[in-house]
Order: sequence, then C-alpha cells, then structure tokens
Amino acid sequence: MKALSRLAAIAASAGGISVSAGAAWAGLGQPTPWEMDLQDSASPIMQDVAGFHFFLLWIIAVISAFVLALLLICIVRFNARANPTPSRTTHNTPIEILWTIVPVIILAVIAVPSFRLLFVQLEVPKPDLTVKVTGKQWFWSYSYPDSGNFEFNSLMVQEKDLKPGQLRLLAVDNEMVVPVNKVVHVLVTGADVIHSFTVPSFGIRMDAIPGRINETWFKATTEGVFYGQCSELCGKDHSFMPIAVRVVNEGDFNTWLSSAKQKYAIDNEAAHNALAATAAPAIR
Ligand SMILES: [Cu+2]
Repeated sequence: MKALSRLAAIAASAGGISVSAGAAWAGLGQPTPWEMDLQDSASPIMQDVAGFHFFLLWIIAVISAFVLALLLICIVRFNARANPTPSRTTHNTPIEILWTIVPVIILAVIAVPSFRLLFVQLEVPKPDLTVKVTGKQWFWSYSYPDSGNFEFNSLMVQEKDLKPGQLRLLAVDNEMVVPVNKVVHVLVTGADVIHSFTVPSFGIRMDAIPGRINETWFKATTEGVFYGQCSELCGKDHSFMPIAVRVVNEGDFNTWLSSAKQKYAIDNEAAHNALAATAAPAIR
C-alpha cells in the first residue's frame, strides 16, 4: 500500500502536480521531501554546476533515446521471423568513421564547459573573508583568522533538544556566519580522519584532510541558512556532523562578529589542547 501511494506520488509530481505542501523538486539550502533535483543554488558556482548538470542531462537523454530507437528497430526489423536470411555485411567505412567522430565531438562539447567550471571552482577570487573549517570526530570547528582569530565548535542539536523550526539532523548549536554577496575563502582541514565539507546550495565540497589545508570558496547571493553534511565516511557519527551556514547582511554580520569575539574569546591554546586530548583516543 505504501509502495502504491509512493508510486502515485511520483506519477503526480511527474505530471507537475504538487503532491503536498512539503513536496518540491528542490529546496534552497536544505533537502526537501520528495526532492528529485539538485538543491536550489545560492551562489554563482552552484548556478554553473546546475546549468552544466542540465546540459549533460539533455545530452544523455538524446543519446539514450537514440540508442533505444536503434535497439527497437533491430528487434522489430531484424528478428529471425521478419528477416530469415540475415545480411553478411561486416564493414561499412562511412558508418565506422561516423561512430568514431561523433562521440569525439560530443566529448569535446562536454569538456569545454566542464573545464571552465573546474577552473572557476579552483581559482579563488580576492576574498573578503577567510574562514578556516576543521573537521573533527564528529563535529566542525570554525575559525575566523582575519576577523579576530576566534574559534568555535559547531555540534549537531540532538533530537530531544530540538526547538520548533530546527531541522532534525541538520540544526547545530553554533552556526558558521558569513555576510551576503561577499567572497568567502574557506580553508578546510581535518583534525583526526578525513572529513568532507559540503554545502550543496553553494556548490562546494572539499575534503578535510589531517595535516593538509585545502581551499575552496563561495559567494552566497541569498540570505538564509544553508545546510550541508560531512560527505566522507569518517566514523560512527559521520551522519551526525551537519554543517549550517547562516548568511546575513553586512550589518548583522558585524554585530555577530563583535559578539562572537567576546563569546568565543577563550584561550585558544587551552581549547586546542583539550580537544586534542578528547580526539586522540578516537584515532586508531
Ligand atoms: Cu566527517
């Protein structure tokens, strides 16, 4: 019965009918029930990623339809009954040239926007703000090295402590806060094992590797809270170290910055030592 209702829901959404209030093709900054698409983009990079995705989808759809049509023609016209004496042709030079050249052209057409996108992702524009993200078993730490050099931990809110409006498995106690329409340079590293810092709506995913600093960047164009999750299997609580990025206007960001400096003005050295002591037994 459940399977039947799911099937009906798929059919309904395929027909463009909204299944329920919660259903949508894609959400902004968070997953939605029955999501069938990428999360909506909140950065220029994610817009490019989504555009490239749909470009590829069209190419794949046309190729699949073409191959399916060829298969159907073969099944109908060249089965043993319809075609009792098969042709013994083994070579056809024009067709062989064609089926070599056409795929090469398709690959070249795909490669150009693909490499362009890779370069845009890898080349960090002049940053307005740098945030250092450290993946730990099993939470994230954020530090703002050029805005006061404070650091804080961001842990998932447990299900029993959820307040109304907070998302299960995604809400955190201390969100990473950034200003809207600013280039945020993200330094990503790991403290114990490999984690992966991922925020779908910004189109970013970067491995957090111990002993190494990776970099990525994003420019959020919409205010709001954007969620992600660790995307590298990192141990027993891998699923419980969400990422929450709150994008606010510049005034709010400065207010947050000055309060954060006070709130997190702890002896960084002591905090690091304490964390190292708790994290150490987890490393095997
Ligand atoms: Cu992780």
